Amino acid sequence: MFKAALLATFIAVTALLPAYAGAADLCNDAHMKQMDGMIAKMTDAAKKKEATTALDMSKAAMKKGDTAGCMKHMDEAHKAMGL
Ligand SMILES: [Cu+2]
Repeated sequence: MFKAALLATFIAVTALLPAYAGAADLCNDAHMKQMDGMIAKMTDAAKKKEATTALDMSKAAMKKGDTAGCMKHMDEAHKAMGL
C-alpha cells in the first residue's frame, strides 16, 4: 500500500517536471522488467554480463532517486545490448 502511494506520488511529481520526464520514462519498474526480459534473451555471454552489471547499477541509482545516475547506467546497459 505504502509502495503504491509512493509510486503514485512519484508519477504525479514527474508529470509536473517536464524537464525530467524524458529521463524518468526509462527509470521505472516497468522498464526495468522489460530490460530484464531483453537481457535474459541475450546470447553473447560477455555482453550479457556487461548489460546485467550496468542494469544493476541503474536499478540501485533508481532506488536512491538518482535519475541522472540511473539513466547513465541504463545507457551503458543499452549499449551492451546493442541498442
Ligand atoms: Cu533500458
